[in-house]
Amino acid sequence: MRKISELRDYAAQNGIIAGVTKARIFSELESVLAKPVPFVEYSKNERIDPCLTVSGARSVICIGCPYPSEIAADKGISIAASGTDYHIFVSEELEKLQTELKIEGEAFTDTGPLVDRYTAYLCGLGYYGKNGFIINENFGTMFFIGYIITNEEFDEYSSPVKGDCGDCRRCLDACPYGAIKGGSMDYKKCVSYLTQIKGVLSDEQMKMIGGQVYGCDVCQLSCPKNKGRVKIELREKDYTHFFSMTNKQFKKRYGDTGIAWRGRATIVRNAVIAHINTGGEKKDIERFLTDKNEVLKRTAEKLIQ
Ligand code: B12
Ligand code: SF4
Ligand code: SF4
Repeated sequence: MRKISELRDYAAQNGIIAGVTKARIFSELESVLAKPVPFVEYSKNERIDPCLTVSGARSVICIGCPYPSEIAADKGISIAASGTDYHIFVSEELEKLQTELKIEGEAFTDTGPLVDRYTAYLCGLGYYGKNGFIINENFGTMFFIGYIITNEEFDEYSSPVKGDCGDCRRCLDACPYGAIKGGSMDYKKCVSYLTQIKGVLSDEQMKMIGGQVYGCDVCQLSCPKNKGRVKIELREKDYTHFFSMTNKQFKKRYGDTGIAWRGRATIVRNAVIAHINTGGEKKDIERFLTDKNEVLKRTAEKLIQ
């Protein structure tokens, strides 16, 4: 039997937040998971039952790792995807916790089977905001989530935090295409989603990504709970530096950031669109009319015609 106090002390000493919930079938998620969730390939059963990942699982430990207080971001790249990729640093935090507290189990961040935000909610990391994020009293929405499914049992389990947004609706008003419904999300209207899908975008989708190259921070930056949490420094001030980048150069410069997993072609496609959407000259993207990559070629053709 493990002590929850050990986990709490560890979190406080390491600048993270942590909690633990009993492993069980989270059947209350069945209805929200009936709708498609982009980029997630696990079955609905795997998403609600931790025992399908770790046989005999007794607990799920969840951690929240705050964004750094200063972030250097390139134009069009979301702060959540700038700097060291959170998949790297959250995995390191999970490994460190497992080693120091000697906890066996399977650790995940973002790409695991469970619903990260709901796990965080059950583990008391915060309450659901209207923007869909979990809001923590110390970190606002600006933290990444990771968890460990384990056979360990705890002497006590966390309780969800009570809280809500009250009358505030800043994120709903700020979201450019009304993707946030205050309790659910229309992901096809989310700029972050549009910057992550592959292939040639429709004319409407191209217009919708505006000046974004990867992700979107509007619903986080408009939230009063995040006021003053991060200092943002704009590093690269235009999009053209992407245009001549080879795969090798892309990996060297962005390989350990949150945009790398999408690959150079999708990022360059978005940079080309963002350049034109924000008044850039068509002659700057003419080089892509003869690009070997069909998506880049077709995107340039659509924008130049
Ligand atoms: C698919 C996905 C996306 C999709 C769809 C997002 C979505 N809301 O479902 C897209 C591409 C749009 C996306 C965008 C972003 N994402 Co994303 N994404 C995921 C992923 C992989 C799965 C999400 C999922 O399962 N959705 C299904 C529904 C059921 O779960 P949900 O997210 O909790 O959403 C439901 C709740 O909001 C619920 N709800 C609302 N109120 C309440 C109240 C209660 C009590 C309950 C039970 C439920 C509830 O209604 C929604 C269902 O319609 C998770 C990681 C993971 N494996 O879980 C990361 C994750 C949610 N993303 C994350 C991030 C950082 C982002 C971006 C900021 C990335 C960026 N830089 O642009 C944006 C933010 C957009 C936004 N407003 O959510 C973080 C969020 C961290 C946090 N503190 O909350 C996660 C948790 C990754 C991580 N491990 O840190 N993402
Ligand atoms: S990430 Fe941007 S587009 Fe997506 S819900 Fe938030 S504000 Fe809206
Ligand atoms: S902007 Fe307001 S409504 Fe939206 S999540 Fe933050 S507090 Fe809640």
